Amino acid sequence: MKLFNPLTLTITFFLTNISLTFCQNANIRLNQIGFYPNAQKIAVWVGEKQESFYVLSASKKDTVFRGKFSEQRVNAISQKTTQIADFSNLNKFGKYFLAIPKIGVSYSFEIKSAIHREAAIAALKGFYYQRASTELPEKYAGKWHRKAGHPDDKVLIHASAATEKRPEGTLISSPKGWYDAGDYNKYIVNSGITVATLLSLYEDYPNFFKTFEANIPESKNKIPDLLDETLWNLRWMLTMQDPNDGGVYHKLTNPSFDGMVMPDVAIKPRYVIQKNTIATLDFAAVMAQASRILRSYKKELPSLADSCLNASIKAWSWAKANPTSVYRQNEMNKLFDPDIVTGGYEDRNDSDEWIWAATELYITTKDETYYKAVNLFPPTSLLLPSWNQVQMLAYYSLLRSENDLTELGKKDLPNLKNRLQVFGDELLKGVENQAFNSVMGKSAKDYMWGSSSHAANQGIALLQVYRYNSDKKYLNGALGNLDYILGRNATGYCFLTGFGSKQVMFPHHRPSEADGIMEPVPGLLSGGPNPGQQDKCEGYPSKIADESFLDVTCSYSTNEIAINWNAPMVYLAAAIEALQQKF
Ligand code: 9MR
Ligand code: 9MR
Repeated sequence: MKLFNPLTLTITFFLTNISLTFCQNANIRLNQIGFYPNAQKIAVWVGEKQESFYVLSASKKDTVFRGKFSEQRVNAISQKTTQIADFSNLNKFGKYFLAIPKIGVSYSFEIKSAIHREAAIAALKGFYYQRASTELPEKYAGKWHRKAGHPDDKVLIHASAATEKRPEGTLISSPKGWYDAGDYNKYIVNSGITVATLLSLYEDYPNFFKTFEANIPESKNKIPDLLDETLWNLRWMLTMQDPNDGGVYHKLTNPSFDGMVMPDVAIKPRYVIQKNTIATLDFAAVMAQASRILRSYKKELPSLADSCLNASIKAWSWAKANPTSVYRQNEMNKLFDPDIVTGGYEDRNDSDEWIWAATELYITTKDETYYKAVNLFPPTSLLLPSWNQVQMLAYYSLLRSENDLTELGKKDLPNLKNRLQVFGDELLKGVENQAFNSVMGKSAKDYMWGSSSHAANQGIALLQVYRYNSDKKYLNGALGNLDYILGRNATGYCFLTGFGSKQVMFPHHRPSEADGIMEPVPGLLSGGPNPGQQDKCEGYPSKIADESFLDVTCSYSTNEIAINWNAPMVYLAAAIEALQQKF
């Protein structure tokens, strides 16, 4: 115990390390925001073997903790060696640095409760900054205020979407919605998973969101900001359904990507493009889910829940009648003009969308016909959610609706819980030997386009398991992935704009590039490492999967932002905040 006398420790430290440099060393990797008092606290040293580490007070005058590094670990992806500094037992609120003798100090970090609240709010606010068809006044947008862009009140029916009642060139009104990403187009498939992730967050933690405010124009109304923000996109989605038959257009887009300009000067004609089965099923799923949530807001939104359910049922019927309508951009371009070359979101497999739409309709209506309409539990392995893989969203919904299901649905839950737990265990397997001690990065395959969202989605899967079995190891695994996103990773970047010490400054995001403001729009999750380097930009530091990241505007394959990446970021950060007492 004597060793831990703070006075003795301070003196020893300064005597033995008088030459100790307080230079910042970027190879000490940690969550650059900080830690909860009672949660796991880990930093990773990337480099030659070291013995001990210290945690210093903000003044750097006091040593508040000292510890020994773990054995060296080899990063299977890069072969680089790392060591883990575990200072979980330090639980005093404060600002600190981690120091390694003769090496230097980390970025500063903080220990306090609600440590991720600001980041969670900012990530939700990130959606506000993506709003189409509205001005962002300074009152809400701060220095990133901007003019309205894309009114989308006169959108053309593209030849690929023409029907007798809506021939080519018909004008429809399809305002609002969020810009998909660094580009200004709006895509139903990607909107589907995004809205569903945010709605699921609300369904999982409704009480937490009563007091979670993001300073958006609707903050003063009686609806939680999470739902208000989501409604901005949901209302746009409703306009993407052809009222004459229930089919849903694939996207609302320019023929080609805009230049790197502000939204108000991007005024090329916009089109809605070909209806198809997958977009229509995604729409059906989201509208069914929205409907059951919005029912509680009958007073504020008198008919919206009903409109959503009607839209969902109509979409389902269209899909049943048109089960083979696929979106293939190149083939479509051979048949129709003008050619459309913006994001394709072409999905090769529709079985997961059928499962998702059927499940959400069943949960909301309790009509078992939906439950029996498709095989909800094919024997294939579970997969994390992504824009083209939505089966897991159905399962998360079933689990959270456990008490509201008919017997038919209830009987499948034990098996489903079991399968999801096995999936969670697989994610956690071997984490304690990993170079960064995180679930993210066990395999080079984790580093796909938008890898940051993959980390967040792994975290969500673990939290879903935690929700029904309360085993803290799943909660810790999720927190570890949040630490990954916020700095404990092979690049050293904190991937949420506006946060951390090593910040992403140049995301592939048109407003951030064109607004003349130094700092990018805050609260946006950068895609993250992706060895594909499809953008072919100059200057990548490495081809190694977990290091292949480039903070320049050019790099859309590693440094774009996107709504389907921000949503799991909001989910992970906010859910962990909601659960912080449990650590
Ligand atoms: O800005 C576009 C981004 O949103 C997309 O993800 C990306 C891939 O489809 O394409 C970007 O647009 C680039 C286009 O593909 C090629 N010319 C340069 C465009 C802007 O960098
Ligand atoms: O997220 C999408 C990724 O999975 C694809 O590999 C990539 C190329 O097709 O497109 C990504 O989505 C982009 C979309 O097509 C256009 N808006 C920007 C999206 C994020 O880069």
